[in-house]
Amino acid sequence: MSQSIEDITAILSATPELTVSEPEPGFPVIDVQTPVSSATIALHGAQVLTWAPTDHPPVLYVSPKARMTPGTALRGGIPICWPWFGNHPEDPSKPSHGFARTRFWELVSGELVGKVATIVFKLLPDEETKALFPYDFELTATIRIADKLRVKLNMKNTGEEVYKVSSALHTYLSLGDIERIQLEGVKGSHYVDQLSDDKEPIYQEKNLQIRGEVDRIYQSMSSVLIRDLDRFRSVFVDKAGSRSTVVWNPWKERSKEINDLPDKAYREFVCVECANAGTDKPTLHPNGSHTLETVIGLRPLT
Ligand code: TA6
Repeated sequence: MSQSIEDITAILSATPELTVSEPEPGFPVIDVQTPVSSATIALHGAQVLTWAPTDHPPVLYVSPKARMTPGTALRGGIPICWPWFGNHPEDPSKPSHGFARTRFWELVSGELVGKVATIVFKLLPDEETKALFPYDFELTATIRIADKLRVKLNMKNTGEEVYKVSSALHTYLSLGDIERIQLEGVKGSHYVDQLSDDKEPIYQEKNLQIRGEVDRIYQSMSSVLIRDLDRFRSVFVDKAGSRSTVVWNPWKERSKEINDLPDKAYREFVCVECANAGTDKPTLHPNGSHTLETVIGLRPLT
């Protein structure tokens, strides 16, 4: 259950550029207008849904068939995958990518200072999360919207037991045409192919062009640059607190199998996810914390 529209409105009341709407009943979304960009953020999952600098096409992709249904992952924007990435390591019956993206987060604050809007959300454990993940935690998502988009996830162990987590800021980037992009930043790194039973790391010799299904965990701390020839722009994905970058495109057959994705949608997005995935699994000690961050923006196509 989310905070009420009245409570959300009260928190945002000092900043007329931040308003709340309900595109679906019971699914509040914060609308953000800064002098240089606009965004929408759902309280469900503290999920950035849209972001674009003024007068630019969207930078993030949201499926036209995305569901705004509490408890269901929304296909697009930047889902927060935590406390595990992908299938649960021991129990496949647990939700894919953890539970952070399918719960309502508490809106803590929202403000606009100059050209930068900052919205903060918090997620605390309850009996449902304890049934899935028997530990105490405090998650804080800080989202800064300006001529760049910055999403910072701080994960704190507020309990007495040590535990490991895997996570991802599962960013869906909007493209003009998947076959007219080049993905730079992974060349020279190794990746584990999630589509293969062989988990031996593979060397990435060149910049990545996508001509089929790709689902790879790159062992890399580098930024990624997507050169989008169709939209005549580049999109950069910088990161911190991450030793793994996930690149995913479902391509034709997998797109047909995903019911909240149009069949041809694979041509319009690629996921570039700043992650702690694969062997990159931070350990959280009591009172310890880890921060995973992504910064996304546009550059001219050079
Ligand atoms: O990040 C890549 C991935 O793990 C893929 O294997 C695919 O499952 C994708 O995430 C989407 O997962 P979702 O649970 O959102 O359908």
